[in-house]
Amino acid sequence: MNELDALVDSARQGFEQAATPADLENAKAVFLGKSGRITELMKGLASLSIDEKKARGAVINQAKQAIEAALNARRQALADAELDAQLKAEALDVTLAGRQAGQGGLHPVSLTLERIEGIFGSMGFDVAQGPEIESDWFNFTALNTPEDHPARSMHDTFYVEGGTATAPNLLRTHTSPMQIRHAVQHVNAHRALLDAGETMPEIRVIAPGRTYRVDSDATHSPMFHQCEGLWIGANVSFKDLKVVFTDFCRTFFESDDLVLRFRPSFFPFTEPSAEIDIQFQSGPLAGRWLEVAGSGQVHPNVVRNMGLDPEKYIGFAFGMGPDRLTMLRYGVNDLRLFFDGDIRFLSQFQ
Ligand code: 2NL
Repeated sequence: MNELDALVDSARQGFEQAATPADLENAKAVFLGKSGRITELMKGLASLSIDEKKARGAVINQAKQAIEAALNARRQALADAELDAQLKAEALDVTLAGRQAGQGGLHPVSLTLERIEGIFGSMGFDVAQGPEIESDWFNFTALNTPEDHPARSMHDTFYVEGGTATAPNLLRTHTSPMQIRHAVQHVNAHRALLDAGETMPEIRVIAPGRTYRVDSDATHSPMFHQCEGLWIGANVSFKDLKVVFTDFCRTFFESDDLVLRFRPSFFPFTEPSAEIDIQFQSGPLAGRWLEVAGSGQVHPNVVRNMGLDPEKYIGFAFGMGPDRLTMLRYGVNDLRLFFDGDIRFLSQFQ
């Protein structure tokens, strides 16, 4: 190997060994700097003849270009390596699992409402939902509630703006107004059948939702839930009420030997009326009679307010409290826990 090839080789090696750009610049100075090896060789040309200068100069130049090429290649390699290292250091693994968002879930009373809807749905009941701000007509008058009934007093009912001076709008005190709305719609939809003297399809509906009364203690909340049921047809009897409600309670509480008791009572919208009590045969509540619903045969005046002839149509209705059903099912003893929004309580039902 001649002297210049050896020089190029040693430059390549020197550059290769430079681990940083600064090292590389130092290595460059050794070969291409002001007093570097190539520069020294160039200075040596001065003492040669013209022809020798040409020949020797060309060879030195080739060596110089080879060294410069090696230098640039190494510069590029170091820059690439630095970029590579930086990319690795700042890399973001987008495939990494993120922090999990809280899972959320249904409120225990919502779980109960879904259960109620599922059970009655399987018995052919529709679900009717509607306004929480009601008129005096749908909440009281259509339901055969007299003008002087205590439920109409300011002590029991939240009155709101709107309506008339003698019959102001209110926050519904039960969901029965929604059943009247549903019944009227049903009757209107089958007006032609009725006008022709034929029998319309039965009304079978439940109305779940929020209701309001001026009341607040461990067992009463000013906002509470209600679910009412209504079944009207040409031939619907109290026996049907007993069958439907017994089946509902046994399914809801998952207890086939649950016993029901229909205790005579009074409501303006039903006649006769009955309070429904249940008794568990086992478990922590066994043996006690627990009131779960009000019920009765729909009053003729109410049937008439649905747009039906009470001589031809008859049926039953019931009303229950999903909040209380939830307390019984899960053994909760303070109603207010449901509405405080404490996640430690609520998350136990998921
Ligand atoms: C109770 C009492 C009851 C009804 C609700 C009703 C609805 C229509 C017509 C007739 Cl549209 N009645 N609902 C009937 C009897 C009792 O609820 O103590 N609920 C917790």
